[in-house]
This record gives sequence, structure tokens and C-alpha cells, in this order.
Amino acid sequence: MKKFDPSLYFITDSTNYSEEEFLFRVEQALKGGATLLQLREKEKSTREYIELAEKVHEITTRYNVPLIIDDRVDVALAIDAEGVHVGASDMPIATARKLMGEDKIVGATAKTVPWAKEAYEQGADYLGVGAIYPTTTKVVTVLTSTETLDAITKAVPIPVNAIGGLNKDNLDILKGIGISGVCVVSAIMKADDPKSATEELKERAKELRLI
Ligand code: TZP
Ligand code: MG
Repeated sequence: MKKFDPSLYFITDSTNYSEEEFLFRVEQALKGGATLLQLREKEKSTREYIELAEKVHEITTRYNVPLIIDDRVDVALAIDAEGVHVGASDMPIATARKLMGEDKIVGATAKTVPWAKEAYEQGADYLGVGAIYPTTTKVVTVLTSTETLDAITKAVPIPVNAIGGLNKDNLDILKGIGISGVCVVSAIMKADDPKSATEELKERAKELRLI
């Protein structure tokens, strides 16, 4: 199973939510049409990460949406998730690919054209590029220009997604760039109604012909 749709990629952040509320929000996003879901946990112990991942996987499986685990190949393998996402300080992409096997999704972060090409050569299936806008999500990142994003989409044959501070009201900046989708955390995670937030994001991205 390797086919995936990166068009509306929801990346989670369980900070400040009870587990019940978190899982409810995850499911609402899937009901609203998220096409790919990443579980992103920075504070949890390995045990806690695996336990939560199992619960999230049960939900994503029901919606037939691939689950990507951030940073941790061991957690992804432990729960038989559909993929893993590795950044610059995580396991090298080629190593992640070797451990995950050819049938799993390996995503990577890239902020420059050479880095994007290297990620592709090492076996990445998609790239997340950003931050396009400043973000309120806890992350070590720098801003990436839309010119660089555009150049990356032209430099690699794999799907490239934009990430960072994106919401339904500021997607216009991406118009005309050959991205395959958008990645969002807060715009869905912190929305009053995550289901309609997901629906609205998707509608707007379609209006702008981004997806
Ligand atoms: N990588 C670059 S920006 C970012 C990550 C993980 C966080 C994006 O979160 P938000 O809330 O959509 O700005
Ligand atoms: Mg990472």
C-alpha cells in the first residue's frame, strides 16, 4: 500500500487536549475530508506515543486514510502505520526507507532545492516545504519563500506540500505553484469546529486550484 493523497494533510498536536477531545478532533477532521494524517508528538514517552498511535490508527483505518508517524520509525513499525515523516534531525531518509520497506510512505522535510533533490534520491515519497508563514505550532523552522517552494516543485518528481501558518484565508499566496497539497496543524487542530474547518480548507484549496 503506497498510494496516498497528500492534498489535505492534517498534522496533529495533542497539546492541551484530553485524549478524548484529541481523538474526537482527529475523527472530525477525517469526517471533514482530511486525506492524510500525521501523528506528531514531541513530549510523549515511547510507550505513550505507541498507545496513542494505536488509537489514532484505529480511527484512520476506518476512514481509509493513511497514518504517518512523525520522527519515529520504531513507533511507525510498532503499530504498522502506513508511513513515517522524518526531518533534518531525525533518522536519515535512506535509513528510514530501509527499515520501513518499499511499501510504506516515507516523507521528509526540505527547505532548499539541493536538500529536496537529496531527499528524493534517498527515497522520500513526498516533501513538506515551509514554513510559508510564521507558525504558532511548536517547531524549529525558518521561513521558506514561495519562490523556493516553486523551485522545489519543479526540481523533484514527488508530491510537494506547503506547510506553516496556512489557513483558509491565506492560501492565495500558493496560487500557481505546483504543490500537491497543504499541510496544516492549527487551522484544523485548534478550530472551534475541526470538521467544518477541514471542509472549508479543502473548498478554498480547490477554488484556488491548488488541489
Ligand atoms: N514544519 C514547518 S511549519 C510546521 C511544521 C511542523 C508547523 C505548522 O503548523 P501550523 O499550525 O499549521 O502553522
Ligand atoms: Mg521531525
